[in-house]
Amino acid sequence: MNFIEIFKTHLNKEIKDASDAEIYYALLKATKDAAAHKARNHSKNNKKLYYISAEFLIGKLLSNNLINLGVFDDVKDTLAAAGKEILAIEEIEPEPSLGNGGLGRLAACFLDSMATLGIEGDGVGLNYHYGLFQQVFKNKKQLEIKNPWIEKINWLIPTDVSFEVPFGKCTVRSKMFDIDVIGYNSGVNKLHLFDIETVDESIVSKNSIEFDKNDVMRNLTLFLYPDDSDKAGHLLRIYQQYFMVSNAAQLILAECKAKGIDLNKLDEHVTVQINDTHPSMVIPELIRLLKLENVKNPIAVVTKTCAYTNHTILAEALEKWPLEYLEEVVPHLVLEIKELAAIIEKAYPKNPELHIIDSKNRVHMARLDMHYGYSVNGVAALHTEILKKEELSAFCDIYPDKFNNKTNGITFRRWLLHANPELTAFIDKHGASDFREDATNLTKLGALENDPAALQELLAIKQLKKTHLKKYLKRMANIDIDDHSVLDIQIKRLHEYKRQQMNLLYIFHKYFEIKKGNIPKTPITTIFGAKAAPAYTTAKDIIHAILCISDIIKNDPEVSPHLNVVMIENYNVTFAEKLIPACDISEQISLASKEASGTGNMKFMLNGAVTLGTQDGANVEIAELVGSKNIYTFGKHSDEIIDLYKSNGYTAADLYINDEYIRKLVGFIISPQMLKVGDVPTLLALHTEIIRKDYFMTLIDILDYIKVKEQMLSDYEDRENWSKLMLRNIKEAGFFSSDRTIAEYNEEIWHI
Ligand code: 26Q
Repeated sequence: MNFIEIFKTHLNKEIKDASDAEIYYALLKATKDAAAHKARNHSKNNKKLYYISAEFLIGKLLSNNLINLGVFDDVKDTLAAAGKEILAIEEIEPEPSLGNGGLGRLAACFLDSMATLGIEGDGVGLNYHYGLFQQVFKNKKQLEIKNPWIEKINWLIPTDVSFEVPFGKCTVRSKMFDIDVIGYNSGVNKLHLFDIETVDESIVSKNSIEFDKNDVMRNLTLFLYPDDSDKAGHLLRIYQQYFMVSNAAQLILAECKAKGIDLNKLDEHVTVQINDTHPSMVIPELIRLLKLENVKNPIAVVTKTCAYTNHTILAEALEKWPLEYLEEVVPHLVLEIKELAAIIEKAYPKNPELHIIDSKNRVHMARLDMHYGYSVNGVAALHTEILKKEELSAFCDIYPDKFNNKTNGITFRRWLLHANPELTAFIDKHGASDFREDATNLTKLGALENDPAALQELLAIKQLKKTHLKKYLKRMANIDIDDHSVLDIQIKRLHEYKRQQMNLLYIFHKYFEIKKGNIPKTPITTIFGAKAAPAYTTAKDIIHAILCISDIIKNDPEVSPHLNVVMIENYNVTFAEKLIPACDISEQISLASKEASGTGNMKFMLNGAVTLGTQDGANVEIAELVGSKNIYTFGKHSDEIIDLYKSNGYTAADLYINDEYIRKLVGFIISPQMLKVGDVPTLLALHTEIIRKDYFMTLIDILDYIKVKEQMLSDYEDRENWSKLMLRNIKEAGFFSSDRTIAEYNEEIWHI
């Protein structure tokens, strides 16, 4: 039976008589059937990769699976013939809530690329029932509520795999669920998500994320990143992390044993990629388990098995667990950690910066990875250089060969074929359809630079995607946008280093200009999408200020025809897929040195948006590829910023006092207009924060940002020239295919 026949069997009625939901569930079942009949990827050298991650931000699965199975067009046409639209079917699917931001989305892109390249590699994580919170806005503030995403009929496949996970106070039994990862015209891998049977959704109070943090048997797999502002929250995070890695380690050893592998040679058959430090306890756990298996040199074996990816230089994001917390949750693991720490202290008695356990008895998880893993990688060229020269230089000195760079990438299946079929058709029509095999073939589009008709087509596609977005936002969020405006978009986790607050100050500037009569030639729509961590007050204050100015502008008939500020509620992968193809200006404005890579920047350029960015993360590589005429960069460079941190040389108040315009911009946060629509203490707090602290130096770049953004908006008016910028960005985006990234991981780290 072919796919359509299987689908019809599941549907069991005429397509025209079925509801969209019935069609969705029948397609889901048919897809699961098809995946079950496809071969698993199998490596020739009997080696397998395990990608352990706290987050897998996989997005909706139906359409991507249909694309990768090669049946999407068939399904779409079959439905259309019966008067049904695939887009409407897609909207039935809830988006899995298993991630937060870039790190989780990267893991999802990597799974897609591994499956596509035929690399035998599975993901391992947790099956959070409520995942990351759902964001709602009330009185212009973020509220968090639970996000139930697992429906009765869903993508999870229950398995018989189950392990005992020992904690200090109890032992719990796990249950493994799988999600098929279907490669594009290729075999299948698995995403393994562990859960416990005693988890109890009913302990979460209605419309909130409140629950008893001490009731671990019931709460263990409820939430991703539960609030850790108190000790119970910290302990719960350790419970989750250990539960994840103990299951991973037991799964790995069970699979090896089933294959008859000699565990003394584990490293020849397994690589464990540790995604940031959340899974770092897998190292002592594997060592502990190998000891139980009488492996001769377990520490040496594990050190050749594990590889670590760093995603941040922010000190506060590098995990350090108090030893006493670990002792309470996982005392048996502390024995292993102490042994590993003692070896380092003996070897480097005079270098406390290398020690795993510091003088305050905190366990530095990244240090564990660097000593007891064989590879340490950053996620963009600049980021890796900064790690080597600054943050991790002591480790680079002793392990220079461990350090390497793997510039991030994105899967073109989701971010081009699925999100932008119109642009895909354009690429095919103009002779670069072989980008599917090698994404750098997109450079063939360079020939279109002098083809005015093709450039017009490109502009028409952008216009079409804006109109699609307009309809989508109206339908899903009751938001109105002008589809003939310039679309300026900043979508990413809310964090001060990403500087949404600088964009806010720009909006104040534009508001003043319009009030003065300087009307933009084309109206501007600025769109934000961002969740703030529930305990991150300043981030929430920034959201409040954005919602306030949005309201002020909407209700000002002098300004609203020319400027519209939108903040999307509960921004997620699905919104990103609609926003990115419609975007003109891609905001990548982090403080130089702070954004490890960014991956949104890559998705935007691939879809013909032009970057407005600092020389940070992968923006640097984008700029090198497209050339300085095809990107708008501004702001201080990373070396200057790093020096300023070292010398304590930045004082926001000086800039505030000495520059009249900066004073006016920042002052507007507590203007009568803002205070009238907003919450006074919140706005006062944000105002004070920016003047007194501004830890991520908003004010150092604001004037340059305004200047360059004005230039960009003025250049937008020359449509033909702008279409060339679009083309030059699209044609250079091939480097950022995650197929390239994964091929590099495999050639240089995994060897599968
Ligand atoms: C750490 C300690 C305590 C609580 C939470 C955390 C925590 C949680 C999430 C630390 C980090 C994260 C997520 C980080 C993340 O998403 N990093 C992004 O990774 C992307 C993929 O490499 C990069 O492109 C981004 O630049 C980086 O910010």
